[in-house]
Amino acid sequence: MDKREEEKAEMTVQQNREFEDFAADVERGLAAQSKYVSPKYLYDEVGSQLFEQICLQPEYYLTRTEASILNKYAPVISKLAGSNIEIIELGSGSSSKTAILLSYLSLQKKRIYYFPIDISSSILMESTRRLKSQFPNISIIGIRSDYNLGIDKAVAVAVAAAGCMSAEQNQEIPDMKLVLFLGSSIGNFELIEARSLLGSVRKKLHTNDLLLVGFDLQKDESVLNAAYDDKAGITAKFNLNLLARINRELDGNLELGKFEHHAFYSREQQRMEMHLVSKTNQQLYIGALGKTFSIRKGESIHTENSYKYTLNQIAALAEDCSFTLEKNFMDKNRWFNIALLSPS
Ligand code: AVI
Repeated sequence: MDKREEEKAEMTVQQNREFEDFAADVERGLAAQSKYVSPKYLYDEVGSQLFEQICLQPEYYLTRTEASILNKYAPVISKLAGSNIEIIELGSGSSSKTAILLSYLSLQKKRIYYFPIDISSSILMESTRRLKSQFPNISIIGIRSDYNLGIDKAVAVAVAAAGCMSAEQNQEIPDMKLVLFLGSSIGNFELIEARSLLGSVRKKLHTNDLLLVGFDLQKDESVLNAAYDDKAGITAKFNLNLLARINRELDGNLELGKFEHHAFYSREQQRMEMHLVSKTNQQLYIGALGKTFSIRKGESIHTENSYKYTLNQIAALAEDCSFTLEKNFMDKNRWFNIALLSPS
């Protein structure tokens, strides 16, 4: 088998594994007493595009607030970076916020390697193409991976690729890693999962490396509720697309019109919750499973949690994962925080 055939075979194995995982997770979630489907399944190609649109909605303050923080503090952050730097971004999406940081870093004529890691190949291809033309001096390699499962693999690939590229181009090996986990994606993890993810990243870092994590902070509930139920209905579409994905990939017969998007802040759990509420008593048939699941009128499928943090919780999480919280970069309303962490 030549290299291309090997890559093709590997891709088929991966696609089969993804299909089997999706089918098994949907079966488990729909059979559960309180129905749920993991939020990671919101991001197929359609869902990833819809999420990019959510980021542009006026109610969804998270993206523009985080961008404003990066605009303000990018000069400070780039001063902390060495002259040969390897940037690894988990869940890079369109990389639009990272471009702010790359602009400052490239001004300082540093040798920069950038490895965006994302589940959506179309968004990854589009963003790497755009960034390569915007920053011709930066070496950019997109890595398609689900970082929930593959953080170790993804970081290992990025580290190895930087080594090969620097050898090929007769360049120095990067002297530090800067790992980015922006957009408050950490909020979509349960605390125990967030600890495990940051713990895995920590194991890959050396003393002079840095990690930047975007956290959405606790705030007035009306601001939160509006952000997850925008007037244009994009978040509703994003949520309902999960049902469409089950129909497309698992041969389901789910009727999107018989479900309603419902998002609310749970003060007790300190999180936004997203649900798909059934408007009628109905039977959900999934062809790939050969199974039917009953759902009652008013019963919901829980599709996402988005935890909102306090500064104390961020400090505790950092400490639990053997990081030192070097700095909190916040907007003036204190709605969003980018935490700078170093290995302790
Ligand atoms: C990706 N993640 C940080 C988003 C959030 O705010 O939790 C996903 C999202 N869900 C609904 N709107 C946006």
